Amino acid sequence: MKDKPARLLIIGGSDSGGGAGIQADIKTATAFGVYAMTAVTAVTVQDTVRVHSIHPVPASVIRDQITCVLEDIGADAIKIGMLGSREVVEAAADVLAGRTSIPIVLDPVLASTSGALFLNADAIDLMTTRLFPLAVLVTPNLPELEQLSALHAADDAEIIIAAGRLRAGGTRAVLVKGGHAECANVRDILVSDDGTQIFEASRIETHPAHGTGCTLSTAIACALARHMSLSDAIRQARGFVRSALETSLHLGAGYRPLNHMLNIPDAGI
Ligand code: PXL
Repeated sequence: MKDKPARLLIIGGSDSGGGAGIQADIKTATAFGVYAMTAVTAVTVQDTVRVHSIHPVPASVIRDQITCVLEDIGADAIKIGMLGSREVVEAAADVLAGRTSIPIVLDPVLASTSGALFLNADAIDLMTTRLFPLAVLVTPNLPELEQLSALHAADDAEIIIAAGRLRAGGTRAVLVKGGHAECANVRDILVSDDGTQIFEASRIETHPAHGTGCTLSTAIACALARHMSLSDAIRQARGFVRSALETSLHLGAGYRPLNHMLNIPDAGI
């Protein structure tokens, strides 16, 4: 291990159940040998079944967490997940606007897998106008793409048009995650300055899981922190999510947590 590892700042919400949110992000960064720092935006009371309650952290505290870790430790990439409110979007945009040399991966989390709403309508608009232009990559799933673009996205052509609408707002690249489509193959579509690239793999038939979106965007951010190209970063991250999903953990009565420990030889009981 190098004494100065790649550094990732994660801005997002805590999932007490450990399967999604900041907990999934830290586990992912650790699996990739990347040093994780956090600016916690909200504390959720959550298990594998559902989100029981959401407790926002004051916007000034989020601003201060970001500023102090960036000033003391610095970051090679930033991943943004759950923001929770308009004030938090504003605080994050204010501090990050002056630091555009750090690659930012933005997972536009609108709701949890179990359906709890994480961002209301006025905050969504602010996120697209203020944070999207700062991101090197935005990673919506299909329902998020449709909501953010206000367009139907039922096939590849429509997905590419809707992703183009998000790019017109200033974001450099959009990776649309196809997991919500009912197809035998999962197709993720990257739309960037280099054109369109499709990443395809057979669907894994598993018990329903959660934390896949958090894990994917964090794994991409870790690879960018190590200066990997965007398409190589996506390829590597998809491989990790796939293996972690194939070995998802039999914990709790609801959505299974991914196995972020898959590369640790003696993990388990
Ligand atoms: O997967 C999106 C997500 C992000 N952040 C938190 C979450 C979830 C999903 O449950 O709980 C805190």
